[in-house]
Amino acid sequence: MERSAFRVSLLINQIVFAPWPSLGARETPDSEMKYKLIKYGIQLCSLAACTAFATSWECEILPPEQRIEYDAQSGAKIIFVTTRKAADTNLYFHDRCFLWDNKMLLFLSDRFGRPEIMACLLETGELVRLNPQDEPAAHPLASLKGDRLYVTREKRIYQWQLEISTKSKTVVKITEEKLADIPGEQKSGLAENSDATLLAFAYSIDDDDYIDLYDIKSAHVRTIARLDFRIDHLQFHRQRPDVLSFSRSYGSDWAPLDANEPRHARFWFLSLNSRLPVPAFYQVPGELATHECWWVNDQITFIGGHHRVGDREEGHVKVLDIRTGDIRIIGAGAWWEEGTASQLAQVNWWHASGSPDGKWVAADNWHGIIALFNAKTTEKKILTTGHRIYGGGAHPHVGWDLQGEMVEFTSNKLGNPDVCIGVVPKEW
Ligand SMILES: [Ca+2]
Repeated sequence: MERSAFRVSLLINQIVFAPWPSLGARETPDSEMKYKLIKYGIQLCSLAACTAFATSWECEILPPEQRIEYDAQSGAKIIFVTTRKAADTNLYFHDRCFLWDNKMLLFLSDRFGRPEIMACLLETGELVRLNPQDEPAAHPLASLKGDRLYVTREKRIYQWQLEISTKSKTVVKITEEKLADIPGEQKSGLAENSDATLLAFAYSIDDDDYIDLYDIKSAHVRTIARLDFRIDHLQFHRQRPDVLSFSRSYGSDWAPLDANEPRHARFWFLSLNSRLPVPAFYQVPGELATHECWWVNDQITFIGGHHRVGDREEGHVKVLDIRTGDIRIIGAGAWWEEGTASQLAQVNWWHASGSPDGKWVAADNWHGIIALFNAKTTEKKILTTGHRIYGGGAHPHVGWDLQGEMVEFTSNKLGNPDVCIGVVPKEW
């Protein structure tokens, strides 16, 4: 199958026009008892979730520890949200970490001797230890609606409803409600759709991977895909509530050079209407495709390239338009035969994500350079540098707030990982 506009535009037609198949029609071809038992278990779990008791607690508030710098070249305001000698890291670049009104920024920290979910209140700079004292939760995801987030703990999905007060004394209370069980080994993080009505989650049972949906209103869980290959990086389209994407895991983001090897398709789409997983495109031999992230106007940003020798790699920031199938470079990397791995990594890119207002695509690289590419002109603006040393340190995993005014990333500049906010200069 060739990569073509026809292939992908066929997908978008499926997304828009495909009828919702009846449950019977979907289940009939799958006669394996295991699958039915799994589904039965899910339905029981769903009913159990409806009657679960909510628990609540008041969070520990830590004083602000932030440090503000102005980047020497760009003049951009860089806020080190954390400065403690602990591994404080932002969420993965496509996982939403800001609450809907930018009141709070979620992050992870091992400062208490174990990985925990924490947050920074942007108004005061105070840090909040969100986790209760028992088993820490993981995979946090800020909801698009209201002061709430979703987490997982011991193969269960929970909602944390927040009550935040910063008037006289800062108080943060959490009410936890169990939403659903995860029937297998969890894969990827949680994903919330664009109208905040569904949560998607993925898991493995034996050799198969599954994608399930939790309906926020009805509390019902349904399985929408069963795949005979490993998946990761589950994400919802940012504007279409019924379109998911996920990545297929091959063990390498680079397609094999041997044209006789099975071809790779790193990212896949799944319409909730057709429930038919469709590859976005098949990589040509030796092609890199990784770190996809939904953006605006039916586009996905990703990192791609065609040159690699050992550790020497090319990585452009690319955009796939799923309406036309066109792929273009929006943030250019570079390749030259004499370049060392470190030299090449200086001018190539490794993660990227677009601003929600469609104006920018931010990118980071192995040297800790954070750049913004103008969506209209592709002009590169270096926001800040020096947040990682090639060969070591946490990756920046650059992401955005919900207004497109700030990027968030992890910096190693102070000697250990810290969560940073880079404010996009207004004059840009
Ligand atoms: Ca730190």
